Amino acid sequence: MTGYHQAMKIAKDANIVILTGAGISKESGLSTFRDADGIWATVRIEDVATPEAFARDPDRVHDFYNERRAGLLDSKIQPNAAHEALARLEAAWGGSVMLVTQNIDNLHERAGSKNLVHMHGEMLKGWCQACGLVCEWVEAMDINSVCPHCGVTGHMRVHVVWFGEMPFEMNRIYAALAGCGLFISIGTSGNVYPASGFVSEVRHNSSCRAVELNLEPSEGAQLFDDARHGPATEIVPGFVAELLS
Ligand code: BJW
Repeated sequence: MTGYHQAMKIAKDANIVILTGAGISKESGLSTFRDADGIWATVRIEDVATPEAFARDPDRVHDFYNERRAGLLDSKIQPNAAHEALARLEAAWGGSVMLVTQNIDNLHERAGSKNLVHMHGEMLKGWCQACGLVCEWVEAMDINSVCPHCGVTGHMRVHVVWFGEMPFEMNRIYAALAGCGLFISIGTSGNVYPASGFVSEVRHNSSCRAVELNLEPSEGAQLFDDARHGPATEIVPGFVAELLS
């Protein structure tokens, strides 16, 4: 573990916004995207994570998410010490804590986080393109899946945000970024917009500190005031303990 040693001067009632990415769930057994053993090393984005891919070959896209959904539902996949530390921070901190995750897994809520935004959607939800219903969905999905609300067949998709689509709750996220005194980015490579731009947003507020907690420096590492580099299950509980001390 390397990096940051200087104590942070953060008011105990400062509002905190935390951004998480795939790195926080890696030690729970879920793959990241851009690491050497990541998801994009085995499948092409253009084949599984764009609306065009879904229109061209829905079976392929359904299969990709069916496999990942089944993997997430395996009892071996559990929240880790980093997810749990963030839930502890939210419960104990004097100001507001908003957790914005790019992850489509459910490990933050299972760890106890409450003020949570899934900006790239949720793998355990389905979305009917005919009537707009968003509902829990734990079974495999295919082109014959029927919407439980409108009854239309063949218009169900997984409730995730693909490239070229607008992430969810952006107004709420930007409002929180504008009012925060501490921004923490955890386990994300900083390759995907708009999440990669959040650190630049908080730079508009001179009193906001920005900290990166990641295995290695991300794409935007120079924009942060401080960084700690190492596995999330070590550096996140350590940083949370410091904030709460
Ligand atoms: C650890 C660790 C451990 C590992 N401990 N750390 C040019 C052309 C076309 C489009 C664009 C373009 N330029 C920009 C765009 C926009 C595009 C984009 O950003 N493309 C770039 C790739 C160039 N973005 C979009 O299209 C987005 N929408 C959009 O921009 O709408 C317009 C708009 C929005 C807002 C305002 C105005 C306009 C939508 C993006 C959708 C992303 N979807 C995906 C897949 C869907 C969900 C799924 O299947 O899971 O979301 S892509 C994938 O990347 C996934 C992730 O959420 C996302 C981010 O990845 P993440 O989490 O950073 O993972 P990795 O693998 O990259 O990094 C992991 C990190 O963890 C690494 O740094 C490791 O070191 C670290 N690590 N082990 C700690 N143990």
